[in-house]
Amino acid sequence: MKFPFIITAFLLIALNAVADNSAAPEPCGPLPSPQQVEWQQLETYAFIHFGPNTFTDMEWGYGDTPASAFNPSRLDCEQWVQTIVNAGMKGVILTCKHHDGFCLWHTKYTDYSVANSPFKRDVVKELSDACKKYGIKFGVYLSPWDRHQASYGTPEYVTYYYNQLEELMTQYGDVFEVWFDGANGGDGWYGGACEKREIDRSTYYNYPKAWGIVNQLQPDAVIFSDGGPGCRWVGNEKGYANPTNWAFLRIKEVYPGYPQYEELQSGHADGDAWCASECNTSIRPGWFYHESEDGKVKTVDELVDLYYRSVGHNGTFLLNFPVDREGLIHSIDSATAVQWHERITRELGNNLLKGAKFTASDTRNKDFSASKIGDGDWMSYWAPKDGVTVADIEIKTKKDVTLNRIMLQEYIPLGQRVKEFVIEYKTCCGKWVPVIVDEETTTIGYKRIVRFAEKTAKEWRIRILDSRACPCINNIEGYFAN
Ligand code: FUL
Repeated sequence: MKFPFIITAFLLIALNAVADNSAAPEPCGPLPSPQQVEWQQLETYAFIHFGPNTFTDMEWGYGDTPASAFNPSRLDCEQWVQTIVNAGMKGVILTCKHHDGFCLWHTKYTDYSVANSPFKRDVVKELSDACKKYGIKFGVYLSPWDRHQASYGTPEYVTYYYNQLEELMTQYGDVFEVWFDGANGGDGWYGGACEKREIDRSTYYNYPKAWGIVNQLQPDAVIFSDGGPGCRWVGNEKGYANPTNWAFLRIKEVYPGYPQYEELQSGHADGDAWCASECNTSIRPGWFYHESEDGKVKTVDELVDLYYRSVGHNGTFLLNFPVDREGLIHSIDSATAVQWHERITRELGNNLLKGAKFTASDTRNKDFSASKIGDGDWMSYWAPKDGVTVADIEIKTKKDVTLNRIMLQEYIPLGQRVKEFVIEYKTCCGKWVPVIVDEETTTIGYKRIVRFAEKTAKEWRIRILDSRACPCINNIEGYFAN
């Protein structure tokens, strides 16, 4: 019996020698870059799909629509940006070139562009200028698949693609995100060949080279693709992530066009790189404008639900607006988006746990006390001692509060750690009871918002049941949404 005791005592001494609980916790990788942290803090931003498809009522143009078809009657990029700002969004990504190959900017590498349309003006320039004027971020979608170019499928096309990427990375100011779409249906016009062309999605574009161009010319841009490296597709186009959502990927396995894309809804718990999810969807059924969908704009209720299941599930939310034939975001879409923002602000605008007393079952030292959770400072956080992966945070309010939402945040510069938690409240007879949540409460990450049937109490408790390393929680807020 003595033997295990000696070993245990020895291990404890050894652990204490290693653990330095007077300092901040060691990071627990994979870790985000500062750019990835800043990107995640944007939370919501817009997508714009606009091009010849808008005028031909198509989703995937074949590549043969004449440039003359592109002729918006009163295009106004400031109207787009004003709508986006009023919808509380912090940036916009434009389909500078969709699969049909038509370019919305004055590229010198093809004549299939706005320059040769009756409209003539450089849409990429007008949008990037409007973003600068209104202080939001500008991002670029450049479709790798190009159904117009005769060279598609050969190495020559890949050079063409890099050249275009370089134009977009150098001529329009700062770019916050570059979108590499994994879609490819094979068939296309291809300079009149009208055939199906197969490429090897994992090798043809030599993505590491394309990403090198972005990194060199726009070092702060986050690169989106099915498998990052900056941020990942969430594995559906419905705009949600799973409640269990890791910001990690087994990065070498996933590439644009990755067949097991459903895994991306939760990420890889054992991933070796930080690659958080972006949840994309369109405010209408299609990505491009179709008059027939004027009555099918998502409702405010649907969009609010998606907000909770994207931003509230440790993702960002990328909401698409199909610009119409006039060159404007349709009034139904803009009114809906603004009401959506107003509703979220109403539901989450009043933190009822502000001023509450936070205590914890274990604290590293006074610099990491539980009071840091409620101090409103994103940079300060509570942490227990090294090796403590199970802990309780108690929250006491002066008066009874009624809550049906709790928002939790981890201090992600030190990694995503929490694996499981439960939210409880103290009943009037002094018993701790879990609030009723109809989805699992596992990961937290940058932000987790939990919705539950309303409860009234003065005492609340977050029980962390498992964590990859000592948890680092920088914010907990509570709301009553009605
Ligand atoms: C997909 C594309 O095929 C759709 O047309 C749209 O651009 C969407 C955002 O990505 O992969």
